[in-house]
Amino acid sequence: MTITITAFERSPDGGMGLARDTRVRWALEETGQPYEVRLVSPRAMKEPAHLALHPFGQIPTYEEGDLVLFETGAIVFHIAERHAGLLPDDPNARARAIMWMFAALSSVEPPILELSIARFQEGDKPWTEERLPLVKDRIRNRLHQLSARLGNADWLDGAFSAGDLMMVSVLLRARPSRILDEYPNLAAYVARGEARPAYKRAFAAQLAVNTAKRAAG
Ligand code: GTB
Repeated sequence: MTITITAFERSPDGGMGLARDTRVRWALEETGQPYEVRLVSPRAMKEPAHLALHPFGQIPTYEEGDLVLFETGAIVFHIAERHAGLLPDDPNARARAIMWMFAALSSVEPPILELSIARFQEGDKPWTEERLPLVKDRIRNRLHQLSARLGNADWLDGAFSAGDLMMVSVLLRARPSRILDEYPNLAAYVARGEARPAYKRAFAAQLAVNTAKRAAG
């Protein structure tokens, strides 16, 4: 069955891989699943046809036959459950890999997103100067804890899993602020994720879209 995902027609990051379709592409690449991409404009995202797929009018979505999914956590989990390569067979190791996916999305991503919001959506507010250090310290607090847990290991719990895929994807958004570099083992962990051939293919595919759009003007 054909898998179709949606992505930004033009990603605001110009194809740096920070938009959330990259993590879905990565999961599909890790598990060897071919997929198609439908590009969506900001206007189309808020129109009924797209809202029928995604109630919040966002990307990415995932379509496979009758199945329509939104939320990258659910999409990556679905891919990992259906296809070998992202979840261990041992039930306890599998439960821990799923735990790390949730940890990435509900404990690590929120403070990182808060910084984007503080900078790009609230940057002109008079209280921003005062707020930014607090927001950055909340990221540092979480990364400090994660760094301590990862230690010298390559991945969070044994072999690379969907938990690492999600955690690396989330941490990538902390790189532009340079906060990630304050934790060398986390920076190296992210680099290990980026070095995976499946990640490189996912990154190249989303970059190609954005490069083509830019060239078209
Ligand atoms: N919780 C949802 C999920 O994980 O799927 C969040 C989905 C989401 O935030 N989608 C964003 C979106 O559609 C794109 S990825 N935004 C449009 C809208 O809400 O109207 C978020 C994103 C946007 C821009 C950058 N960037 O420029 O670097 C990075 C990530």
